[in-house]
Amino acid sequence: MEDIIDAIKEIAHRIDEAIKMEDLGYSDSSNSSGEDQLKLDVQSDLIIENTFAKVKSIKNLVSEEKEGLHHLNDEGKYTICYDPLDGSSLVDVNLSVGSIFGIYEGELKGENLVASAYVVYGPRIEMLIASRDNKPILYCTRRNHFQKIGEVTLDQKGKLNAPGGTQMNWEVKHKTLIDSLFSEGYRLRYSGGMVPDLHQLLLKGGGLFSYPATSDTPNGKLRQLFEVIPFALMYEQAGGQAIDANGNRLMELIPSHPHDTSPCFFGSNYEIEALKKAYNITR
Ligand code: P6P
Repeated sequence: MEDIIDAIKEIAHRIDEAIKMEDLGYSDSSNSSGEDQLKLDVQSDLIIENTFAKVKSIKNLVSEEKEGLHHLNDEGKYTICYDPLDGSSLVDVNLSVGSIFGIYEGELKGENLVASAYVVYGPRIEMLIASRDNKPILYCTRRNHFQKIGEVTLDQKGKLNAPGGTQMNWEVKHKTLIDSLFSEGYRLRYSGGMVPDLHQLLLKGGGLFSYPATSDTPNGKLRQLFEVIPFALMYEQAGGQAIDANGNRLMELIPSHPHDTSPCFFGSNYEIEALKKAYNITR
């Protein structure tokens, strides 16, 4: 696993440089979800593919930007599902974006996720690594080198509310929940970038990040393999919860297609319990 983490550190520096140096325009292609691709999306995907190609423990790659599975090594053990530059449309307004990595062993489903990581490209490059037997570990760059900062733990109750999706398309029960948190004094923290938004909650003690089913995205918007399951491990290992609209753990998701999405809720225990009450989830 250390070889994969070292590769992610190299990827982080190379994508950060591309963000700062390269053209921000659109390419003439679209990704597997039909979204227009920025030249940076394509370039970040290539950086990741070329860097991981040198790591013998990686068997396959699955990219959010492409269809299908990219085979690397017959003797490899892991399949890495990744979103090369999540929220890339925020780069042209100079907001933080990120890369997300889910490291799976065997069939691509929640219970086979062995570790996950994300990189935040902001004023500094920061990285969080989660595995099943440890609290997530935060790394920050100082003078361009990653330094281990320490374990990340969510408080039982947070202060921040990160509500995703178009509000006019929310179900009434979801709007009631979000409004109730604001009436308790929660502060709105939502940039539209999943990585910096969830990173902020993890580092600021918690709260609720929600991307519900909406009338325009009835199965949610965020992808199970590349985004939802990797963050679910981080939030559970940090002492919080990560569930879907029926109260099922996101770590138990079994995608039927690599680009399947899911409604998703990540947060501290108090806020997730409030969500279960608002959604009439009794488990
Ligand atoms: P909305 C970015 O496009 C993204 O995939 C995630 O990074 C982010 O959490 C979400 O979409 C934002 O979606 O509909 O709230 O703008």
